[in-house]
Amino acid sequence: MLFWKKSQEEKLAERGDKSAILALVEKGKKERAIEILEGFKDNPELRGLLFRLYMEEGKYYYAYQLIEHYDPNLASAKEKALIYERVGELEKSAHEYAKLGDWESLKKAGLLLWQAKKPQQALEMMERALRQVPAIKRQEVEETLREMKEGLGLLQKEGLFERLRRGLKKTKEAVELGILFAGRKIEEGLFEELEEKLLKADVGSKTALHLVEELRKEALRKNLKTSDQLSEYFKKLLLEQLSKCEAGLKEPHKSKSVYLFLGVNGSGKTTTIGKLSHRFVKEGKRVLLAAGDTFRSAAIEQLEVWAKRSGADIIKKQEGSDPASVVYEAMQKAMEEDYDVILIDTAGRLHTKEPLIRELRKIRDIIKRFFPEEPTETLLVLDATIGQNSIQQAKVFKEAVEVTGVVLTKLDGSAKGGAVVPICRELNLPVKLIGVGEGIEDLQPFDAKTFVEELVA
Ligand SMILES: Nc1nc2c(ncn2[C@@H]2O[C@H](COP(=O)(O)OP(=O)(O)O)[C@@H](O)[C@H]2O)c(=O)[nH]1
Ligand SMILES: [Mg+2]
Repeated sequence: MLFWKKSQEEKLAERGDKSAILALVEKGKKERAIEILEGFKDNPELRGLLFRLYMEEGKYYYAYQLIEHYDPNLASAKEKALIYERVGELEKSAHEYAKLGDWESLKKAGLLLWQAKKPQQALEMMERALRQVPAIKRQEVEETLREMKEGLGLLQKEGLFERLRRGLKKTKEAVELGILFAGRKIEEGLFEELEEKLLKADVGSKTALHLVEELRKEALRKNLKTSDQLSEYFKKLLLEQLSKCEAGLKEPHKSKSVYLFLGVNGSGKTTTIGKLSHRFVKEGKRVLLAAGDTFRSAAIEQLEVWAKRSGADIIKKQEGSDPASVVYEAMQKAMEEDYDVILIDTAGRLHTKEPLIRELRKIRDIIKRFFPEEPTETLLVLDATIGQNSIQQAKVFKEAVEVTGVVLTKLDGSAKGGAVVPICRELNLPVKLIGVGEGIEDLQPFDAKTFVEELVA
């Protein structure tokens, strides 16, 4: 009975009976329905149904054929944009995205035009996106536009040094060491002022005292009259403090390299991962991000945005999942597929000290179960704007797992750029990277000499 009914329905469908075809679809026989409908492409109603099914099944090339050869009105602008993109008609896709008119679509259109080697149109599209974009997303569009302009040679690529200079601007303006050392008469007031400025820049009282004392002695020893004669010596002393902490990031090795990021909420872990991911992807590596901060869904989404922006893949689970299980999945995926670098984000809720320590150890153990030699680096991310307060935080993380280095973020965010000195002194950890802005390229190695030159210049 049932068999008869089924074939009866199918027979009806084969004759082009729309409700019988829909019944097939209902029963999950989409493939069969598509097969039947393909015989009725000339029937506008059935063609519409066929188009829907193609879209649902992700058969974009077939959908493309329908809109190209039968009826362009089958698809909305959004669908056309997607179809054209999927079949590689980049310009056409861009044109459809542009019709949608919202900033994200305009940006997408710009990127497609860029890919299609239409740079002028791409720039115009990005400018349009920039006019629409809300303030909080503006940076993202600006960054892309800047990269395009740099790519075309319309803009001098901002080098590491310029970025550092821009980053340290606030500290420099606040302490004005350059002015202090610009030929002032050497007298007690000068040393007091210097000490005050160093404290303001958060270099810490021990270091400030030490530096000022050494300068006093030098002035006496050499019977110096003006402060410019002290400038080189000051740089040398400061450099002595900082060069102990200078160490490059351990670069990814041949097999899979894992980087684990620790730090309190808001210190800049996710952003740093995004920037680093961008760098590794640019170097041609396959990068996998693990959304181990499962505490808030926003944290997961933020990492997802960075994954997209940088061109990395991501392993994520629902908010509230066990972070260790996210890491487990990431390790498994990295094992099975050919990833070069795995960057792991974690949550840093300090008020739950014991659970935090347990969680981090569990994560570390899972990494080691897969790759006994990893992580390549366990990086503690510290926020320079809270200056020396971060030293207290760091102790908890150091207690949990072996930390191999510090990433000091937001050096651009306040006048406390000097915090790198006490962090270096008291934590006894190398500073591997510094964050000098929110842009994707605003992460750089910590180069003590350049840092000092720039601070005092
Ligand atoms: N100015 C500036 N902001 C930064 C830098 N690094 C991170 N941020 C910002 O700091 C905030 C917190 O960063 P996030 O990566 O979410 O911290 P997480 O909670 O540790 O993951 C975000 O608004 C970032 O844009 C930096 O180097 N400079
Ligand atoms: Mg985060």
